Amino acid sequence: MDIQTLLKQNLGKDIYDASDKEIYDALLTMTQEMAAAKEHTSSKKKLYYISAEFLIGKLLSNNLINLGIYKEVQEILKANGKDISAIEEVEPEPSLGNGGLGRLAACFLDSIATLGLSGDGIGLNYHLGLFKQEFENGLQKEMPNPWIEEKSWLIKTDVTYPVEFKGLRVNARMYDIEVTGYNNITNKLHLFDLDSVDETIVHDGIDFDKEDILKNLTLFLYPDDSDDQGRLLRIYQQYFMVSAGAQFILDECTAKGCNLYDLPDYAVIQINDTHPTMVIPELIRLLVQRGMDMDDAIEVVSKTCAYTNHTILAEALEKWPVTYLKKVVPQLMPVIEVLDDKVRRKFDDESVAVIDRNDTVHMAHIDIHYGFSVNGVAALHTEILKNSELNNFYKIYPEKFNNKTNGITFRRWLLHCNPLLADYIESLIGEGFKKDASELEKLLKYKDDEAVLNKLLEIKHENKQLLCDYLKETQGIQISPDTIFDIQVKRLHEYKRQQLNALYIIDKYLEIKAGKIPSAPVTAIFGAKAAPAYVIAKDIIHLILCLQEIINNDPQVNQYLKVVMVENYNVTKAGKLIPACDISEQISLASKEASGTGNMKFMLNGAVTLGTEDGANVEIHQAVGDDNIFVFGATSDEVIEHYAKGDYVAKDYYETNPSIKAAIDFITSEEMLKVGQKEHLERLQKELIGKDWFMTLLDFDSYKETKEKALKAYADQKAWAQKILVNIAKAGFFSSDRTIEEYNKEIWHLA
Ligand code: F58
Repeated sequence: MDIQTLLKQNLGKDIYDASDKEIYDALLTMTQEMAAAKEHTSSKKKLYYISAEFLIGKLLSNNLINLGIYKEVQEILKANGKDISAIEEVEPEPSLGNGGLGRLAACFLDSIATLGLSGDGIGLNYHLGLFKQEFENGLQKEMPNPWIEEKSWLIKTDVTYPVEFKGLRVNARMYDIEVTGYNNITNKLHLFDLDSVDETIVHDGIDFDKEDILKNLTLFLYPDDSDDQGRLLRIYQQYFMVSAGAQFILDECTAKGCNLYDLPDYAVIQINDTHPTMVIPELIRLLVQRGMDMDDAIEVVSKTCAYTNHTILAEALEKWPVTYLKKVVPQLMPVIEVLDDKVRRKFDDESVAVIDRNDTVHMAHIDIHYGFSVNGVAALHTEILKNSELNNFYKIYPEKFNNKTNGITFRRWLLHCNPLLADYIESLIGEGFKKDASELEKLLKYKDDEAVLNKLLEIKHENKQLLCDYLKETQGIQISPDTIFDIQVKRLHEYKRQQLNALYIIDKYLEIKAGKIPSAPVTAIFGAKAAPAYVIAKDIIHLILCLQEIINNDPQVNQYLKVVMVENYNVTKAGKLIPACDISEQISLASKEASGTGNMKFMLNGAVTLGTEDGANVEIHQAVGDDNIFVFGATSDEVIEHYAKGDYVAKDYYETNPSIKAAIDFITSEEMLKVGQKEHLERLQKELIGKDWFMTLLDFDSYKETKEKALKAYADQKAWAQKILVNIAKAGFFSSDRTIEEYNKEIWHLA
C-alpha cells in the first residue's frame, strides 16, 4: 500500500481535515508497523547495550528518514496543507538521558541497526526523565519532565521479571521501543518499569518521598543523591535494571539453545559506565541459582561482559558502601565478597581491590577484573586511563585495554537537523556519504570553488536565521544572524569551563565599556543543565543569566555583544543550535573531557572548533589540520603535572593578571548585584579565586588570544568558508557507524 493511503487509513479521515496531533499519532502507528516489519529474526549472538541513559530525542522524523520515507511524507503533508515541522513540534522529547553518555548510547543503537547487527538496548523507563529546566529569577529551577503520552513509542509487553530487594519483591515490566536502522533492520530498546510507580507523589518541583520505592522507583533519572535515601534509591534503580536485564538476557539465550556454559557465544554485554555494573554479580548469582559452580559462573560472565569508561573524574567513578548494598540487595554481597576475595588472593595491591579497607565497593574495579574488555572513548582518554588513572589495572591486564573513539549518527546530526546542508552535499558528491561517511572527503575538491564556498556561507546564514526565529518565538530573545554565533552547549560542569567563556564575556564587556570596539559582533550562546545538587554549577548558570540581562539591555554594548542562555537544552534544541554555529566552544581543561561528542556534531555542520587539546578535539585537530581549528591552553601532560605537584594557585593569577582580576571582581560588582543574587555570585567568586580546581585562570590569556584570532579570521569570509568545508569533509571518521564497526570487530564479534 502506498504511504498516502496508509496514512489516510490510520487517520480515518482526510489529511487535510486532520489536526497536527492526529497526524502525528497516525504517523507514529504507521511508522511502528513499518519498523516492526523489519524486525530482526535473532542471529545466534546478540549484543546487549546496558545503560542507565538512552537520550534518544524525538523519534518520528528519524524513523521516517531511516525507513526512507521522510521526503515522501513531507510532500504528501505539504500537498494537504500541512507542515512536517509543525507535526514534529507535537512530539514530546523522551527525557531519558543527561548528556554525552546517554546520547552516545542512542547514536550507537542507530548505527548498530544501520549496520544490520543484532543488538538491543537495556535501560529504565523514567516517567519524568532527568528534569525540565526553567529559569526563575536568574536561577535554574528543576521541574518534572513528563513525556509519556497515551500514544507513544513505548510498546507495553507482557514480559515481566521478579526483582528481589531486601524485604520487597517487585515485578519489572518490559516496554519496548523499536530502533530501526537506516535502510536496514529493526532492533529494540527494552526499558524496564514498575506498574505501581505514581507521578502524583512529586511536589514542589522535583521533590518526592525517596523511601516509597513502589511509587518512586522509575520516576527520575539520577535522583538527588546528596542524602542517604537518594543514594539508596539509585542502588534500587540500578539493581532493578540489571536484574530484569540479566533475566531477560538469560531467557533469550536459553530460548536459542544456549546451555549457559556457552553464554559468551550467545551474548555480549556492553556496560555503559558503572551504573549497570551490578549486572556482573547478578548474572553470576543467577547462574549459580540455575545450578552452575561459582567459579564456572564467574568465568562465563567474565567472558560475556565488556566495560566502557567515560570519565577520569574521581567523583564520577561510582563507589557504594557495603552497608548500602546490604540494605538494598543483600543477596549480591556474598558474590561481591567472592569477587573481592579472588582479587585479593591474586594481587597484593590495595588499589585494585573490589572492596576497599573502608568497606566500600568500587564498581569500576568489578568491571575491569570481571569483564574481558575495558575501553576509553577517545585516543587521549584511553592513553590517560592506561598511563595514569587506571595504570595499576593496565599493568595487570594490558590486553583488556582498548580505545574506541566516539562517534555520532549522521542520520540525526546531519540529514535530519540540517537538510539544507545535507541536500547540498548530495548535489555535489552524490548520496554515498549517507552510508559511507568517509565519502565526505570528496568535498575537498571544491576547496577553491567560489560558488561552493559561497553556497556554504549562504546555508550557514539561513540556519542562523532559522535559529533566530526559533529563539524569538520560544524565549522572546532577539539576535541577529549577521553576528558570529559562538556556541557552548553541554552539561554544566566546572571541568567543561563554561565559567572561562563567561569570564571572557565579562572581559569583552569591560573593553567595550572602555571604548574598545570589537572587530566583529558576537552572539555568545549557552545551553546547559546543572545537576540539582551541584551548587557551583548552578551559580555559573546564575552568572550567565545575569550577564545576559546586563549585556543585552545595554545599548552601548548589545550592538557588539549579546549573551543567550537557552532554557532546557535538550536533543531537540541541539538540532536547531548546531547547524547555526560558527564557533564551537570545546574548552574543557585538557585531560578532563573523555571525548566529547558535541564537538563532532558541530564540526559536521560546518562550525570551526575553538578548543583545548582534550578528548576527541585532539583527533579533530589531526583530521582538519592547524588551519581549520583554533587550539589553545595547557596540554594534558602539563595539567596532569600541575595536579601531581599541586602547584596551581588560582589566587596568583588573580593577583598578577589585571584582566583576570577585573573580570572576577566584576562578578560581585554593583551592576551585577543589581540583577543577581549576592549569595550565588560571592560563592562563585570565592571559588574561582580560592580553589578553581579546573584551572580556569591558567588558560585565560591563551583562550582570549586564540578567540580573538578566530573572530578576526571570520572576517575573511572566503577563508572561513574553506574552514567550514574542510571540517565537513573531514568529519567522516566521527560517524558512529565507524565506531560501531570497531566495537564489533574488536569486542563484540557479532556475525
Ligand atoms: C560523557 N560522560 C563524557 N557522563 O563526559 C564525554 O566526554 C563523552 O563524550 C561522553 O560521555 C560519551 O562517551 C557523561 O555524559 C554523565 O553524564 C555522568 C552521569 C552520571 C553522573 C555523572 C555524569
